[in-house]
Amino acid sequence: MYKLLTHNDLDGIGCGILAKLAFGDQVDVRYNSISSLNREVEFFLEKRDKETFLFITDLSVNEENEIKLEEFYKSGGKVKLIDHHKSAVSFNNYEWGHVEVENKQGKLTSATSLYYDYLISQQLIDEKEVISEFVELVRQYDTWEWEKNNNIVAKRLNTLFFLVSMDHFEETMLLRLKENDHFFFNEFENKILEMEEDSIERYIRRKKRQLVQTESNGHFIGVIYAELYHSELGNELGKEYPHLDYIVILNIGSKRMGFRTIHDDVDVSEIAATYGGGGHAKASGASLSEEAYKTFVAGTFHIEPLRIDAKRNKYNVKGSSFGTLYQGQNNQVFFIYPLDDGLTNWKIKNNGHTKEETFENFEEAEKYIKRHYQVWLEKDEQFVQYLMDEIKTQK
Ligand SMILES: [Mn+2]
Repeated sequence: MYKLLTHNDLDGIGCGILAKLAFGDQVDVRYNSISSLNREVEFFLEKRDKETFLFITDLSVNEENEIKLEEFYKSGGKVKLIDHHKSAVSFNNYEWGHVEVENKQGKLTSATSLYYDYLISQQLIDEKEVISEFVELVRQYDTWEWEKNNNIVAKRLNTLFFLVSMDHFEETMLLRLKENDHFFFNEFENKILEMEEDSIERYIRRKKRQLVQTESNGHFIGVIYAELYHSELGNELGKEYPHLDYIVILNIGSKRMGFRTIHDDVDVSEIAATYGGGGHAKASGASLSEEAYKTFVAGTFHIEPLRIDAKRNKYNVKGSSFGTLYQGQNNQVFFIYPLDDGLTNWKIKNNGHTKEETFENFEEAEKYIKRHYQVWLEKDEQFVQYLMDEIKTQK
């Protein structure tokens, strides 16, 4: 017999589907949150069942279970933990641990891709094109490579996963992988996916107007409340507000928080670790502790949300040699303009007063006022009015 304890996200269920393809009714699969995993592991270890091979994928156990699993293994128990989270690499110190963030070709891994490679290497599953395609979709979604590659099918696989129940998803995918040579969505799935994508887009558009900015430990942070679509939301908010180091997504109902960043120089697995959580460099999570509650919930309650930049401007555009106009809270006006034609020295004028600092490029100047004054790009109308007023005062 086999038992698989895995994560309850797409990458976790990908492992469940592979286990069922490999072992059929010889495997018992359980989908877990990070916290329920440790209870399941304890429960398994209490039975001292040395006949059943225990797999743990896409999650890692707490210290207590880590020690118990090592004892179990040393006394002849069968266990393998397979993960790709950076925060879990120390499990490689155990013979039963296999943690790989990147494979030998330098490609980011996912639990599903690692588990597939493992099952193939142990001759427990036959490599088949449709399965390899499915595994690659899961990997690209989980690592966000889908976005770079514009792999909409990978993104859609995750959207479908959230639309239907876990049992239904597992059953449908199992059948599809068993009976076909290539992966596809059927007509009905394509239709509901389109509707769902429209709905997510509208949701994110609303959320962009609810983000508040705060500062903590030298980082500039965006704070948002959301129960769903954390990946999409983290990514879209990050792109809308690139001056923020990372986004905190609070789920008050589950007392959890997610951290997302679009920046290569910010590692949110380190941020999560300071709150007792973990994850990847670009996406991580932790429980909402008392301390985090004070910083992100109580501390931001009275802050006005950020305003989005005016879209579709023709004249007031970023980096223009004529200058770019912003508005901040309390009717403050900011004007970024270059000192020279070479566009290598940029100045900021705030309510008619030029600031001391000089910036090497437009982006640095913009980041400065976005961070410190929470400004937004003005509409063309105000820009034209501003320039006209400037000319008047110069006369
Ligand atoms: Mn994963």
